[in-house]
Amino acid sequence: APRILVLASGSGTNLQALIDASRERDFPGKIVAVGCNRPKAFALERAAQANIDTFTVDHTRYGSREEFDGALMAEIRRRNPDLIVLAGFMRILTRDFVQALRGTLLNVHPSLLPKYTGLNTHQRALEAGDKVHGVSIHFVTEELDGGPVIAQAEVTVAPDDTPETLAEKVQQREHVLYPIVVRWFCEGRIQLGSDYVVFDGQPLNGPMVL
Ligand code: 3YE
Repeated sequence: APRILVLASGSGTNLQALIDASRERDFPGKIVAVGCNRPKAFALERAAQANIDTFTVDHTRYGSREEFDGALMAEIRRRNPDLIVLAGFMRILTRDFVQALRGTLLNVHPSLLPKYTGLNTHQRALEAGDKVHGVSIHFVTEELDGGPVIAQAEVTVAPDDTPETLAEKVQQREHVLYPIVVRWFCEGRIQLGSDYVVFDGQPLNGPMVL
């Protein structure tokens, strides 16, 4: 089965959704390791609870982004993953790192990309008066949150939504969408073309909307 390595920085709710999905009998991949840049991330406890190998590369111990990414790359390489899933991993990765792992790095971003790359996406969607918001799963390229989008799920914005209530609704969709996309990748159905997604051998015009 394809070897999955998950990177996280925080509580790891998307990691938990992936662990739960990977327990299904027909799941086509195996989560072989979980890595964190924060030694106290609860994601590490979720992994330990599931008997998954863990490692920490603490970014505060490195003098530059290149050194941190080099150490992270060394930990990744020794585990030989087929897929690296960023699940609330909050570090911007260097060009060299991203290029070396091209086509094997996925990220979940809490907006309907290309809208609202970066942080505070829920507040920004509310301030813009958006009636529809959501989540995107994309291939990671050098440009932050700018890689080809594989799939999105939409959330209706209610008049009384706050950034917190919206975050809650979006996260519920993340926990359903991310395992589906990881499953597709492990089944060999998703590839990264030159600047587009290939699904079942065909270039995608735009993201799949679930
Ligand atoms: N790196 C590249 N391309 C991508 N990392 C992520 C996606 C993605 C990527 O598409 N090249 C917050 C935004 C990062 C931020 O500025 N982070 C700081 C550290 C903040 C902290 O440690 O809490 C930083 O300097 O990296 C994953 C999502 C990254 C979001």
